Amino acid sequence: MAEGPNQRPGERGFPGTEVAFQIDHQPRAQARGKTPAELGGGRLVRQIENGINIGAMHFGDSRMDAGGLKEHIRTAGRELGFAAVGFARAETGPAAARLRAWLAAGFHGEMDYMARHADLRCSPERLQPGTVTVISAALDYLPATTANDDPERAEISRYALGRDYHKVVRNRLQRLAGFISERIGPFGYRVFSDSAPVMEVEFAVRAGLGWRGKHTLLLAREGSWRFLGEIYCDLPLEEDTPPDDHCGTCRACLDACPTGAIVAPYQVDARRCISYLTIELAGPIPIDLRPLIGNRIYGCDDCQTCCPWNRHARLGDPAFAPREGLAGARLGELFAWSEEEFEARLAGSPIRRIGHERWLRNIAVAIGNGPPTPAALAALAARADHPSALVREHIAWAEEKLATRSGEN
Ligand code: B12
Ligand code: SF4
Ligand code: SF4
Repeated sequence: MAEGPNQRPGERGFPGTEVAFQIDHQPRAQARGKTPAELGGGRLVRQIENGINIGAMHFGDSRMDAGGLKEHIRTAGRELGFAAVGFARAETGPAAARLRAWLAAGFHGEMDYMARHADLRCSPERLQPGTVTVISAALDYLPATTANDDPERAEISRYALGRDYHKVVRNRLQRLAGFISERIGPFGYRVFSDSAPVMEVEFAVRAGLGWRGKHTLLLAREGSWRFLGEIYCDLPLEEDTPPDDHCGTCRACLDACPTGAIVAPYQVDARRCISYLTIELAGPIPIDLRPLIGNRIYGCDDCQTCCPWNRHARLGDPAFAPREGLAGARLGELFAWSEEEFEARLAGSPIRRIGHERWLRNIAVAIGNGPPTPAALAALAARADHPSALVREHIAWAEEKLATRSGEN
């Protein structure tokens, strides 16, 4: 899954508008009947240099006050539904060289934005001047669905069954930022969730939200079915401590990957990953990989369903409840959707982003990987004259596969 449009609704730009050394006595909070002590005590001092907000700290026992603020942010995060909130210094360290090695190996395939924005991804300060802290947050998404082994039914990645997480996570982070400014006054920040060149997993690890699983995703004792989002901000909050790695000798995700995309622990060759092939890739799916995709028409969950830490994962936020008719839908039914139906039924879903053409391309491959039933052949034949050459080529491939398989029976 990869970055969506970089929208910035309502965020404050970093260049501060305040005057030098603004002292905030937390008047709004007091107006609600809370004393400064209840709020962690102290006064916030905002340092302004040449009109730029270069940081903020508390008077008196600044460490205690900063800790108090952190706990307030965590509590507010939990109230907003986040499973975890943590704090990291806005530095990428050795991850920058690893990103460049990944790009040099060509593992990003056609995701040009990964190469184009590498410098910004490695430098929060360049992406958003003034950033000193990354507030990282995780939102659970596991929907209540069961595994689908029926080759005539579509397998859609769990993260995509409900509403588009980009908006959900960013809106909640915006509210969290609003909460912070209610407490301390205006501050410089910008929120993200898979919406800009940000090293999301790296910051989540540094912020203590979990460790990096060998599948490269963030993993915690509560599992990995979580979206990540961040607030880049100019508040110099103390960083949290990353937990130990608990993958141990396990390599279940490497063994479970249908296409061998996890080429080594902590290294995914995106060009082989079904998530890339069904979502990111615009052109034809490489022929040697098509049979390995099975009935997965959007994304893939195999490196997570096999993970022992996900056995007891809790259900996700209600915002991600599966929309009607998607989980376990029949391939033939989804393949028959017109472009208008596709747009209407998937409004507000992340799936809509791939467009009707890729949708049909993916389903054609899945039908070709299924049983050669009359219904499957009829579904393909009904679209054989589709205006897109891409779709027609995948239909022809599927028809050939079904014909071969029916000859074998
Ligand atoms: C590009 C991208 C993809 C690409 C490439 C995936 C990849 N692993 O790089 C594709 C399209 C394949 C993809 C697929 C998926 N993605 Co995606 N993706 C991203 C994106 C936009 C950037 C990731 C990135 O920077 N990759 C570049 C490489 C260099 O990074 P990396 O693999 O993480 O490599 C690091 C480590 O492996 C490390 N490393 C190398 N050697 C070693 C050795 C040791 C010992 C250690 C500790 C580390 C280490 O070095 C690298 C730099 O730190 C992020 C959002 C974001 N802005 O961060 C979402 C994101 C990572 N994706 C996400 C999800 C959910 C998925 C899917 C599960 C979706 C699905 N169900 O189909 C799959 C999972 C596939 C997988 N196993 O990774 C979530 C993950 C949430 C989580 N719990 O971690 C993210 C964070 C989006 C979000 N906001 O929630 N994705
Ligand atoms: S998402 Fe699927 S294809 Fe991609 S690395 Fe994980 S198991 Fe492999
Ligand atoms: S399957 Fe095993 S190796 Fe892979 S992330 Fe989970 S615990 Fe780590």
